[in-house]
Amino acid sequence: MKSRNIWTLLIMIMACFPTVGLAREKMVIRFESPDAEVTDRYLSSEADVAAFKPGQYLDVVVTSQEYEQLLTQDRKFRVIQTESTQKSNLKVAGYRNYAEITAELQALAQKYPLLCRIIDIGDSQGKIYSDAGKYNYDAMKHDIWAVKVSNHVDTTEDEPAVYFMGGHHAREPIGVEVTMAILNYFLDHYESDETVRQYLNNTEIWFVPLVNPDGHQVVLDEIDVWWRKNIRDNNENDRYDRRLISHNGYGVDGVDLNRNYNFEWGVSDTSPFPRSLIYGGPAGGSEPEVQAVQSLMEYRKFIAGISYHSYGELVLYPYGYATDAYAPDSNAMSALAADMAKSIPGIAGGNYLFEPGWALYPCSGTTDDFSYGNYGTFAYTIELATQFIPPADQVQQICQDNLQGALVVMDRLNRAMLTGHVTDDTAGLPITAEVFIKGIDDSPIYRTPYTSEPLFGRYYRLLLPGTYQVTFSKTGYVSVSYDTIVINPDNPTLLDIKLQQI
Ligand code: 0X9
Ligand code: ZN
Repeated sequence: MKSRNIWTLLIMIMACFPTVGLAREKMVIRFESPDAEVTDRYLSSEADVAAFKPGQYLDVVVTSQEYEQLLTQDRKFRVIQTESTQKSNLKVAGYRNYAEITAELQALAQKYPLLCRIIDIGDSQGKIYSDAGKYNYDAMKHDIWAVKVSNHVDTTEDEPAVYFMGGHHAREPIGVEVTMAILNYFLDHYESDETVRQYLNNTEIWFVPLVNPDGHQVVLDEIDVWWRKNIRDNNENDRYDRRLISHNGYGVDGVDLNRNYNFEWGVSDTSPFPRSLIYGGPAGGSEPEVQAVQSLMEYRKFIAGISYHSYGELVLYPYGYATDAYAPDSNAMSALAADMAKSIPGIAGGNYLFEPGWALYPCSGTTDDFSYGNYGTFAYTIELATQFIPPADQVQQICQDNLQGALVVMDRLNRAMLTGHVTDDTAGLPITAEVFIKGIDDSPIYRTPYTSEPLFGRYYRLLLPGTYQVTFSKTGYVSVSYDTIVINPDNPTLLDIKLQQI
């Protein structure tokens, strides 16, 4: 009787907890032109959806066991990526590791001292653990690097700022490569290319090539080439678990950094269960990597930005957290997404597609929703490529093609927008005033009201060409309204405002 109790208990424990053992081989299977039954089934489940290109394909990461099971069902799919293709692509294409990225950034800062600064914007989770004496994390001591690129790089000038980021998701290293390629392009062409020179002279361009260095290491070192999250120690055993495998075939640690941003955190396509691939973390903004990016955004309220992921050849714009969550600036964001998508050829012909994030599938706690929802930043996610880790013969092409998309964003800053300064009419000091545009800011879908920034009182509103009614207001001041502000397609409309104290 006693021994039976022990067996029952053991079985119960085994059912509830992850097992110790080697991770099962995984692979990506593709459903071509998936019908609603297939997309509904995978998108609404806990399945590890690798990519979804509407009307074209739905790719899912499955374990070898799940694969065997699927073979017994009457469904058409084929295997398109395997553990060994992931590994050989990583090696042959020479994806940069953390040490190489760090060395390259330092070399760039040395080569272009007037244009480029490296800024440590925070520690990775691994570094925090290691510093706290958890020696198993000593090999994961990573700083998160931001690179500021601009002329007069050490001064904050009265200029708009944009960002390019990569590497939120560990298994998507092509985003890191694209971000590094754009950074190199801008620096290398400052002298020779008048357009690039103008961009650097008139804009602050910020790069965060690798937001999730610990996760990236897990992939680059081939500890788990399918890893997605950071390495938060969910089970608090003071180590990143390589062999403690959960029911879904993944290790038990980690938070999905693209579910951890503190805007509408936890509301859709995210999980409260730590072992889930889309675990949102214990709280919005709990992860140091996300805190680093959130602080950068708070510090430098960006006009636009791109976060690179893989894959699907898509340009996505906010919001993403709920079906039909049309952002107040939806029309102008969509138009820019269209221009970008048009400029980026897909690897097998055709162009990138564009749509709001929610239309692909709703998910919350993402970079873009935080960036747009708090600061009104035109914040895009570009799903690069047609696989997580494209092979050597595609990497350069993907970087080159996506540089075009980045240049479309830069070019957009010279076009249809309303910009100017809001200052106090007596002291002339900058004011953080609300800039309210009728037909946009009266949307029922919430965004933090757009305000001018504190240092110069500068505001930037990217708009579609047309005529607008605009109100500038600040508590303690008399509001000012204009009924017919004309926005032209090919140049910004300048409007400096002096507010009078009540
Ligand atoms: O799910 C994500 O975090 C992104 N896709 S990925 O395959 N790179 O993981 C997409 C986020 C885009 N936003 C929405 N779909 N709402
Ligand atoms: Zn991703």
